[in-house]
Order: sequence, then C-alpha cells, then structure tokens
Amino acid sequence: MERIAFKMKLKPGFEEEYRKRHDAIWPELIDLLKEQGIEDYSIFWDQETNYLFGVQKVSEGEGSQDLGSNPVVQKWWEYMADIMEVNGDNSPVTIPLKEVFYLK
Ligand code: RM4
Repeated sequence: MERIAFKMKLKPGFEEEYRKRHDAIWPELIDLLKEQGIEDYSIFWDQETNYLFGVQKVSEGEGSQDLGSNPVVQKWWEYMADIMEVNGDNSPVTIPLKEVFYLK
C-alpha cells in the first residue's frame, strides 16, 4: 500500500454543504473506491484557505483522482462541481502533495 495526498479547493461558504454531501456519499462510489484498492481515505478542510486535503492509501497505484473515466466518478464530480474549483470536465482541480513525514 502507498500513501498519497493531494489538495483540492472548496468555494467559500460551502463547508457545511460539502460535509453534508460526503456524509451521504453514494454507496456505489464507496464500492468503486474500495474495489480500486483505495482505503483509509480522509479529507481535511483548511478554514483559512478553503483548501481540502485528501489523504488515502492506494494498492494499485491509482488514487481517487485517477478514476475520472468511471461514470460513477464523473456523476459525482458533476454533482460536486457547484461548490468546488473544477476543471472543464468537472474534475476537481487537484494538486498532488509530497509526503515529508510519516509515523506508523
Ligand atoms: C471529493 C472529490 C474526490 C472524491 C471524494 C469522495 O469531494 O470529488 O474526487 O474522491 O469527494
């Protein structure tokens, strides 16, 4: 398993809505993420900058942000596009982060 992290950006004022939508994340998306070997996945919000920090473990090298060809992910990204900074295809603007420390 490899740990990966990345940052995305929330539009100002949508933290509650973001949390609400993720509290009700679609079962089919959960199933897909797990099928793809993605686990221990959390997202943290930086109130000061509205950056969202995703951290996850991946077993196949591909993380959640690499699944854009899947229709379920495309539908989810379209659903989330109104409250996040996104690219033309509705994928969240995603900036990979480098791990600089880890304590098991
Ligand atoms: C995030 C973003 C990610 C997705 C998670 C579940 O807001 O859309 O791509 O993996 O939700």
